Amino acid sequence: MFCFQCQETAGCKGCTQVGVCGKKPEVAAMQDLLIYVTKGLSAVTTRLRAEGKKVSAQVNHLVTLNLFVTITNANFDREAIVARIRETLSVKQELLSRLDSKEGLPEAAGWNGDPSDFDAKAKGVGVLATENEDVRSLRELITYGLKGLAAYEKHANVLGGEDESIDAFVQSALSRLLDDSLTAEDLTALTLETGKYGVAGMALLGKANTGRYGNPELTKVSLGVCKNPAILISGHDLKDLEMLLEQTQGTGVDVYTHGEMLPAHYYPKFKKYANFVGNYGNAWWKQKEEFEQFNGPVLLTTNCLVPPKDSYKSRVFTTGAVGFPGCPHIDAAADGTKDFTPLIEMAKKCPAPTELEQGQIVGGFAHEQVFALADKVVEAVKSGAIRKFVVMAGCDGRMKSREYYTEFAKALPKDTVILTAGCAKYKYIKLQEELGDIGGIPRVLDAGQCNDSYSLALIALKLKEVFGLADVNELPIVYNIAWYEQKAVIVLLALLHLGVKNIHLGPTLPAFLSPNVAKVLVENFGIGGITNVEDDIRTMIG
Ligand code: SF4
Ligand code: SF3
Repeated sequence: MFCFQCQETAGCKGCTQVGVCGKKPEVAAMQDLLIYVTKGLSAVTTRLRAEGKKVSAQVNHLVTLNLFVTITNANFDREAIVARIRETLSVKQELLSRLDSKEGLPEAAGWNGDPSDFDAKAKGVGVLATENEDVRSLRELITYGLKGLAAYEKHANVLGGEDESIDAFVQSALSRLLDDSLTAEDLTALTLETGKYGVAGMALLGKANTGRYGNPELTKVSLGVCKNPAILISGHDLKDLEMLLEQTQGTGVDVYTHGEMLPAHYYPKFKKYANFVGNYGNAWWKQKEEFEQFNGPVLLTTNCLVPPKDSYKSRVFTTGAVGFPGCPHIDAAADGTKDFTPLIEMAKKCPAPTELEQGQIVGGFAHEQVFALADKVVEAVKSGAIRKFVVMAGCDGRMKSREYYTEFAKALPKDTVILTAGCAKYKYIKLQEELGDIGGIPRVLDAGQCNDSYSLALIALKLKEVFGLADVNELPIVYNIAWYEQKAVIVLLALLHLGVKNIHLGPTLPAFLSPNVAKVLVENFGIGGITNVEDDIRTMIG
């Protein structure tokens, strides 16, 4: 196997024996093949569109889910991935028969095989199949961006949000990744175009979320526990949460959020559920201890799943793109509904969660809530009470070096405000009291999930307008972003598309950036790594 798509890749180079995430070589092989056949399918759909023919939403959704399934910590179930490869091949065969011309299609578009061929084929289609280091780097950078984009699209799709132009782009980009005639310059341009569609994808999801659940608003989320048995829901899928809350009404079972589901509490629509009681635990990587102590069933709606310990494995349920062998998977019916009865029945027989902590988190500072405070914020900037905003969005992870982010947050001067989104927040969100506020504005403002980084971008664009600036980089905003998986890649590409420069990315730069590609990012966008808290505060804050 060879995989270097996440920040924790072995030795900052690549996982070759087994994933640091727990992904086994036989699963990695099927993920490589799934990406390959999805590129092949995309070459066919792109040709169909060029011939003026329609591609169905079902096919678009197949592509997005295939990409999502291969995201770090989503799916460890080889059989589930094999089934997706088979479905993709069969859909592709059908679409091929609709083409007027198959001339010039890449090899992947024509490849077919049955499961006994899959392992042999997978060996030749992984990351290392591209020999040129820079082309490989750009191809993977784009692929990872597309994976992140697909994840956001899928969440929008389940809420009825559709944008065919994004699907057409994703599929045409995937098919172009098979084209050996593309130069490094072509691929650099495609990377930036991916960022443009990243903005569109996050906007689509933002609209789908707020259209159905209202605009996030200032909210206090409890961290303690109640006496009832309960279900813990993790991941990013708000529709799954809605269905779970509906089905648990009147059952005596409470619902808690974990990790990236925390921001669901900020949406007005979810506040009507009395059994939606609080957030339990921290970011994804602490789940081994926290799921153990939760005592009840856990629903993983998306990444990040850590291979579960036997002691609680029977309580872990997966749905959507997530899978793990031996953990029950809740499938959606044809109309998209899911039946969470098995979790509810199990919860009733489980003890209530063991308390981990007490207290609360204050969040809900997505753009509408911040715009509502705009006068106050603008005044604070004008008077000098707020010197700088520091965007600290992205992911958390298990590396010890990430303690940097806690120390950085603590060491920031008192006239700075942190804007956060994504599970990166867990490194400092519980220090809110210690960090204090500036004239009533908390010094840590949480917009929401990683996709709500888009909301932070809207805040920046609004401030640019209010202050009458020509360039978003003239604002008193600096970016110190932590990344882990591929959703952070699309967030980064989206920020680059919006013209944001001088982003600091840590705790390490991606292993998939070749020296030359890294150089392009440094020279054109001022992207840099992190060093130590003291020096970085001097560089970023002055
Ligand atoms: Fe390694 Fe990350 Fe790939 Fe897992 S996802 S195999 S940890 S690079
Ligand atoms: Fe976290 Fe996996 Fe990235 Fe959505 S849940 S931010 S790491």
